[in-house]
This record gives sequence, structure tokens and C-alpha cells, in this order.
Amino acid sequence: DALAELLRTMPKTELHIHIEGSLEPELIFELARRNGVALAYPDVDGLRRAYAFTDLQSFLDIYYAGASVLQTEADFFDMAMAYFRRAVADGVVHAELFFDPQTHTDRGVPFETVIRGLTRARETAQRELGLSSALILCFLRHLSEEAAFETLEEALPWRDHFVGVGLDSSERGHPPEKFAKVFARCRELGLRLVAHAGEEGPPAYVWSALDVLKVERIDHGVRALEDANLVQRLARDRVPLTVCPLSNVKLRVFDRLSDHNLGQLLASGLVATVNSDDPAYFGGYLHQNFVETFAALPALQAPQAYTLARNSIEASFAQASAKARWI
Ligand code: ES4
Ligand code: ZN
Repeated sequence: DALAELLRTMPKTELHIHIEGSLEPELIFELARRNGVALAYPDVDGLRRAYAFTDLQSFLDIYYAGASVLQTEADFFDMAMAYFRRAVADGVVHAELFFDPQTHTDRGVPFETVIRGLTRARETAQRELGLSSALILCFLRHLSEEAAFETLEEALPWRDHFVGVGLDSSERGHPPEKFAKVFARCRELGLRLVAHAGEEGPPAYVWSALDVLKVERIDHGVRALEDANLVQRLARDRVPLTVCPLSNVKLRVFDRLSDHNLGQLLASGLVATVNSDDPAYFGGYLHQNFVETFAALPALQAPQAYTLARNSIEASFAQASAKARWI
């Protein structure tokens, strides 16, 4: 229909996609065979059946197991190219990809292998698909701040290959302020800053992401609505929220898509965006997130579609000249 066509064709960015979460079961098995890695699942269907999550941690356990098949530069290239093709098909003009170096370096895969594969895919996507992109290095918050500093050291020779840093993995019990020093260092280095907060964690974690880490965007942030003062702060400073509706249902942040608060976030004047998070695990890529969410929430119509697309461009770290072209 006309709304679905608008949702697909309007120029938009994707700002919250973990590239390791785009690894489809078919590619997991292909890479396992290519690299001689043994998997705990007999076949693609058996693996897919394990994608029944009860919370963030139950997902992360399977997500890290899936990432274990990634070993060579070609693996990272193939994974990212598959995502870029799907993004272009969904009308994405610019994508900012999270990657988790510690998931790979802790298995003995060099940082250089990861960044070379992803960078070569970005260059190919720009050249062959006309797709703009950037990389955001995420620190795993269940590990120590010292480990994050070690990762930053390994990454610094590749400083020009990523635009910023983020914070992901298990939220509860790992508040943003645990990473105050490493984020301060990244800020001095001129890196852009984002953090997951208010997905499973309380509004207090959104406050400390803003006031201690000094992030420019909040990843998820849906629990911010529990705190009226926080909503006022986010609206006043136009801090973007990278919301991931299908993820929130799969990880039981909301029981049903019809319970999702995206409509309220927009009505409260927040700069919300729609994103896919881990599309291979959560039931679809960006367009699927848009069509299912718009179908479930009557408050979302064409005006909200335009607002979400414009928000995604405004909230991106792309150059101002590129943003002006897309709006
Ligand atoms: C993630 Cl949904 C989500 N939350 C936190 N960390 C993550 N890493 C990959 N997906
Ligand atoms: Zn995420």
C-alpha cells in the first residue's frame, strides 16, 4: 500500500545495527564450514529454533556463539556486504554500524582483521551501491573499563576508520559511569559518543550516559518515559533515541508491538528514530521494523513516517552537506 511504499522509499539512515547481529543462520553455517568451526546446532532450522529469547542476556549468549564463526577478513567483509545490500533495498542512504571488537580479539582474531574486512565492505558499498556508512566501536559493558582501555589502544592506529564509540552488551548491573574514564579519553580524541541506556536498565542509566559519559545519542532509551524530568531534558537538547521496536518485543521490553511507546516518544517531542538492532535475530531488517510498527500503532501515519526519516538524518554523524542532500 501507499504507506508501506512511503516507508520504504523515503531517504533514511540506520543508526543502531550491530553488524554481528546481521549474521543470518545460513551465513553462520557457511562460515562455520569454510573455517572448520563446530557448531552446537545440527542445521539452520535447529539454530533458528534456538532464537526464543526471554531477556537481553538470553539473546546475548546465542549472539556471541554465532559470532564465533567469524575468523577472516573475508568473513567480516561478507557479513557487512550482505547487510549493506539489505539496507539499500530498504531505502537506507547512510548506515552507522556498531561492531564489538572484544568479541573477536578475546577469541584471538586480530583487531586488524575485523577493521580491514568491515572497511573494505564500506568502500565497496559506497562504490557499487552508492551507500554511505560509518563504524562505531562498541565497548562490552560486562567487561572491565581496563579492558575497554586496552581495546581503545589497539584501535588507535585505525582511528580514521571509525567515527565514534558506543557501549553495549548486558545493561543491568553495568551502569554507564563504570566507563567514565574511557569515554572521557575518547571525547578528548574527538570521537563521537553514544551508549545503550534505558533498554532494560532504569532512567538513571540514561541520566548518567548523558551527564557522566556525555553521549550525543541514546541507544534504545525507551524507559526514559518513566521519568518526566528526563523526557524534558532529552527534548530540550534534542538528544536522539535509536529505538528498535522488533528487538524490544523479542527481548520482552514490551509484551506486544501494540504496547510499544514509539508513538508517545514522538508525541513527547523526542527525536526518536527506528532501527533494526540485530536483524538476523529479531525478525527483520529496517523496513520490517517500520511496517510492523506502523501496522501495530494507529498513532503512526504518514506525518510520523516523515518525522522518523528526518530524525534519522538529523541524528546521524554524516557530514552536513550529505544530510542536506537527503532531507
Ligand atoms: C544488543 Cl539488543 C542489544 N543490547 C545490548 N547489547 C547488544 N549487543 C547486540 N545487541
Ligand atoms: Zn543494540
